[in-house]
Order: sequence, then C-alpha cells, then structure tokens
Amino acid sequence: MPVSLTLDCSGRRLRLDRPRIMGVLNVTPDSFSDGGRFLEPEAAVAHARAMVEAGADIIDVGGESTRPGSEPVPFEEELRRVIPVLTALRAALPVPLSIDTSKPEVMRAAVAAGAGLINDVNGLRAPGALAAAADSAAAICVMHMRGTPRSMQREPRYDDVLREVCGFLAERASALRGLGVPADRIVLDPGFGFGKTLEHNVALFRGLAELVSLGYPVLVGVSRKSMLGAILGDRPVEGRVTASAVAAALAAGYGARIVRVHDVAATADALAVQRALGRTVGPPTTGEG
Ligand code: 7PM
Repeated sequence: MPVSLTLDCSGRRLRLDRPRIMGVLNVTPDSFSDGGRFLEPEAAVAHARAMVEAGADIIDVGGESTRPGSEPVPFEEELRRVIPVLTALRAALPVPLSIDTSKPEVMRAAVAAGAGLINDVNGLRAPGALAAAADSAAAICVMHMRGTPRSMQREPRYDDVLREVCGFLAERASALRGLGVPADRIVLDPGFGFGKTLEHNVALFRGLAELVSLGYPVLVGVSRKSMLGAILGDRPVEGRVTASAVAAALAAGYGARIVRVHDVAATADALAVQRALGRTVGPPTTGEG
C-alpha cells in the first residue's frame, strides 16, 4: 500500500510523520471554552499566534457552535464571523488554517480566504457539502456524528459503535475518492461526544487502531470534553487540562495523526513524552490500494 507522509492542504503539505496539533480557535459568541473572546480578528490572531508559538501545527477556526442542543446559525452570520478572522490569520501566521463548518457556502468562501482544511463535524451530509469539499483543493476532515447537534445526545444507541462509525467514515471516504479526491487530502474522525454516551466514547477510543487501519490519517478531538469530565467524577471544564493532554498522548499511541486541542502547550509536552517513551507508531498510510 503506498504511504503518504503528508496531508495536502491546498498545495501546502503538512507532514504527518509525527502527530500534529490542531489548535481550536472559536469565533462563536457562546463557546463553552472561551466565552466568545475571539470574535474580534485582532484578539483571534493574538490567541492563534500564542497557540502556534506553543506548538500548534494547524489552527481550526469555528463560527458555529456545535454544542449539544444548539440551534443552527445562518450561513451569512457564520461568514461574518469567520472570514475576517481567516483573512487576518492568513496574513499573520505561517501554518495551515482549518475551517470548522458544515455549510457548503462557508466551505467555499473559507477556502477562497485561505483555509487549507475543511473540518466538517456533519461528515459532509448537508446538501452540496460533499461537492463543495471535493471541488476545493483543501484537505477534508470527515467526522462522524449521530443525528444533528440539536438531537445527537437524545439516547444515542448503536449495535456496535466502532463498526458503525468505521463503516460511515469508510463510506464517506469512498464518496470523496469517487469524486476525484486523492487519499492525501482525506482525514477521518470518530467524533467523540457527538451522539455518543461515555461507554460509546470509551469503546471508540480503545478501538482507535481499527479506524487507523482504514488507511487514512485519523484526527481525535477529546480536549476538555465531558467524557473526560465523567472519567474524573464530573470534573468541570476548567479542570480537564491534564486529562486532555494524557488523552492526546494515548490517541497518538493508538496511531492518531492529528489531535484537536484547546491547551496546546500541555498537549505538546504530552506528545513529546509519548514520542520519546511510548510505543512506536508506524508511518501513516493512504487509503490507496
Ligand atoms: C460545545 C460542544 C462547543 C462541543 C464545542 C464542542 C470536534 C470538532 C468540535 C471534534 C473535529 C469541542 C466541540 N469537536 N471537529 N469540533 N473533531 N474534527 O469540544 O471532535 O471543541 S466542537
């Protein structure tokens, strides 16, 4: 099987020979993690710059809250939030930028403004999203979510969560490949916390190697999530930094190639220790062959 050590982000190659850090930059007014402090482009750039200095390899810009139960934001509002920030980041920072969106209009405008990665928590299920992503030159992270942010935590049920999530992601990757997207533009993400109970999240995390074996780079986002709060006995979000860093290192040990995190410095330390002392993870593979 041919091996791709890089992710093609609109012609800019991100090496995946070691796990990479995606720093989260929320530009929503209601984000649970930052309280919407980064709505102004200058504040957003300052925060992103600090994340890059702490070791972030990608900055993920999100303008729509995906909080469980949240209402969708009209695309015009999402554009108003993210485009000025992407434009400012593009001019200020050397790293690839990611756009966290499910809307085809936002994907196209964000890519035109310099985003090199489309991060869709809805797995490209919105009408037009698959085509918008495929038509771009950007890398695409396809995430699994059961239902919609509004409905996803209503009694999630699976017969076999690992099989269902891997099956969904494999099908989405095939759909992209069928539209001409090469394997080195595709990333898969099991979507921790999106329509999953703690038990489902644990089964997915412990089964990450199975998702990795599909042959695409895997992204893991567990930073500050309630599954970590639950493991620590209902620990509030401010007390989840250490758990998030440990989980990032464990994910890397299972073969994840990108970790999406809020606390970049702690994650960088955890990944450095994993790399020095943890089990060796082989090169990432493409889905080719
Ligand atoms: C409220 C609830 C606000 C949940 C934010 C969140 C992921 C993501 C998010 C992920 C990928 C968060 C989530 N999570 N994109 N976007 N993977 N690819 O905790 O796990 O940041 S939003």
